[in-house]
Amino acid sequence: MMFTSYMRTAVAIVLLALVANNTIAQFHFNDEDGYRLWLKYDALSDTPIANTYAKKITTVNVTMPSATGTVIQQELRYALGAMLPGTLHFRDSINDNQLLIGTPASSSAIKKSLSKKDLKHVGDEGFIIRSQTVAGKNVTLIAANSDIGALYGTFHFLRLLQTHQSIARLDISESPKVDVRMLNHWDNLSRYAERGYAGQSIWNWHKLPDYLDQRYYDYARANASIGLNGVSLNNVNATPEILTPQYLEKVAALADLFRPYGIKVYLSINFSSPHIIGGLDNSDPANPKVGQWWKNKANEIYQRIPNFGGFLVKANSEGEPGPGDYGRSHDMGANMLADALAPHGGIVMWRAFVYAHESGEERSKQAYSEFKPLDGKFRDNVLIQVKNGPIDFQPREPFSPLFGATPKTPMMMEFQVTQEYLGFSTHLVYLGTLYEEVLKTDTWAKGQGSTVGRVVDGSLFNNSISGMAGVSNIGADRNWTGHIMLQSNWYVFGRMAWDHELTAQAVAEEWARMTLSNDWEVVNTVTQIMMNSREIAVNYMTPLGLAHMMGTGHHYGPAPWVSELGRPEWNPVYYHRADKNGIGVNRTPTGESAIEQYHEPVRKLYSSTETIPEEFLLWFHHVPWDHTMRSGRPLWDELVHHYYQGAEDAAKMKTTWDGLEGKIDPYQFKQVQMALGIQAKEADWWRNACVLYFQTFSDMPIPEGLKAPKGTLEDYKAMRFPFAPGNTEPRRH
Ligand code: GCV
Repeated sequence: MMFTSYMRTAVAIVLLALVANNTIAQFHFNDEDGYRLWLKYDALSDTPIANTYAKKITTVNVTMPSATGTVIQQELRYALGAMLPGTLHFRDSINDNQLLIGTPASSSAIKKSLSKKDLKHVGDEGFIIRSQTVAGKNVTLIAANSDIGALYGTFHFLRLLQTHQSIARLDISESPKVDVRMLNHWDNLSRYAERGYAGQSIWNWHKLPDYLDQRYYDYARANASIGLNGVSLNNVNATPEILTPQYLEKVAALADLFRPYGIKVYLSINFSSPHIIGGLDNSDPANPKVGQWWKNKANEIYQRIPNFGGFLVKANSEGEPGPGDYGRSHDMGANMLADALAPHGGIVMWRAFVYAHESGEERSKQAYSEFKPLDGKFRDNVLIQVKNGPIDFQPREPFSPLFGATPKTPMMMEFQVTQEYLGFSTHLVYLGTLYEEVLKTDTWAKGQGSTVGRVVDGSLFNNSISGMAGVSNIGADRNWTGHIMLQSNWYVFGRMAWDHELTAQAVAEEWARMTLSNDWEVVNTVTQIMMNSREIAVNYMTPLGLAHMMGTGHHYGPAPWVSELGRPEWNPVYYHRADKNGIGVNRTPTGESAIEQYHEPVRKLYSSTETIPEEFLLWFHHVPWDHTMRSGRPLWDELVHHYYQGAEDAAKMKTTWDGLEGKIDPYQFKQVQMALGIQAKEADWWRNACVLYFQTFSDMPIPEGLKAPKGTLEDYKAMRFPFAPGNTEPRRH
């Protein structure tokens, strides 16, 4: 049949109607797509606050001639130009109502105006922001000991404006509590990001070193704005090629670009590199040629990158090579690398995420068992990088007992920012509450007040170096993190790495103001959603201390029934141990004894089902289904109630968000709304699958008042996700 012009018109009309119905097509090019992150700098227009700002900042004077000075100048030109259009003038002489930025070295007037102790306590990276007189003029002064400190002060000042704070009488003094504040990218050289859910890796290795994507600059700005000072570029499951001249040239290009922003580059290394790319017979740390190879490699790196940060190492874990391959211990491997880096000021971050089925020891105990005896054996430039919990970034875990166990060895925190076990990039889970919960927990290592935060910042044991790493959730997606709200996790990680005493609530509010709106209703609603979100996810995924029940390999969705994989600890059944008698892992002395790794009185508190906080109950105890919980319900009913509560609250999050329509940018609104719809559906899926599965053990009915789960257990078991994102990529070595 001929395709007549009449038919063509009819098809066109139908297509047009479809497009008109499609809400995405209604968006405009200038709608907010999330690229600008929290550095949106929206115009303050004619608000009273804008008038006070405009009076207070009639001119800007950046006194440092360095590359960092230029970065500060550019940021202010862009930010103030956008927030207070038309009011901005740059000067190089001091006048009244000026924003004056500098260091004692860059300006003698600033130097003269400061007393000796003013900058004494802020260290190399801190700053002061003060309304004061300099050279007889009333200025707002941002001063620091270094240009980088001044950059951090500048971003802090801009944050005050972005969140509509008064700048009338400022007297702020800040410095970071932790030395190394870094993102760990688990990005492969192929641009595949392991456990990444926001598209490809942002590092375009193929186009580097000559093509420097604008994204790299914006990434550096974003990191500097929250005080991050390090980035490890590649996956801890590392390919040796990263250390070849071809790739080091690319790494150097990024390091040069990041330097003015105060960001050092680190690399994950493959322990077998001397053998694989160096042509040596082995990579045994006892082989002098191997030690020499690393020294030569370090020299080569520092020739290209004078401020190179150091190495991040995953050794003898999940199939990665390490000193154990030659019967050597972790300290021997770490110290060999430390010796190669030390002459250049570099550090080694050696990961404690090790477990092996051959050990026969229950998995949660293994890192402590391996590293506690090595306390005091590492060089001064080695930090041990420990995941927050003893297993692996679960929605909730107790803190790793390694925090507080090694007075002579700095323990560096590793948090996950990407959501491998928390719904990927479609579940809104604000991690500020998780970070705060962990950092504020008391280890009791040196009596009351020995918080995890104080172990990590080095103050508890007086360590000479401290660090915090976040496994990045950043990818090449236009909005960076695959979900606008999850930008807040990158943000809160940086803010808490700078100051672990900040509250999740305060940071959530600050982020919402900068990213979404300063309207009080939006700020309140969004902050409340964020603050509740993690507990909601815990409820619909792994309540009451359950863990690791995600689908095998990809970790997407529920699969608590998996029991037949090669190694016991690969199976979810290993982590919940449900049977006819009850559920949970007995980690007390009558069982796995992991509880013994904690200090008193934590040990005692967790030892009894009567005193343990119920959120950790099934982590430490195997509890009968009819055990009476604090609510008065039997355990089975309580567990089911948690699942139902989680799913119900996930649905409510979406309804609450729906109420923000028209109050924030339409595209931001719509993107989050769509993701919340997915989350609500998947929360139901988690609830139904888990409740139906555990019911096969409890043999108890769904509590009164709750509807029976939809579908059958067999339906849920049959679900397959061969192309779920983020899984490990097949390895070449
Ligand atoms: C980089 C978990 C993840 C792995 C990750 C590993 C680690 O096991 O599933 O993808 O590997 O942690 O932290 O090394």
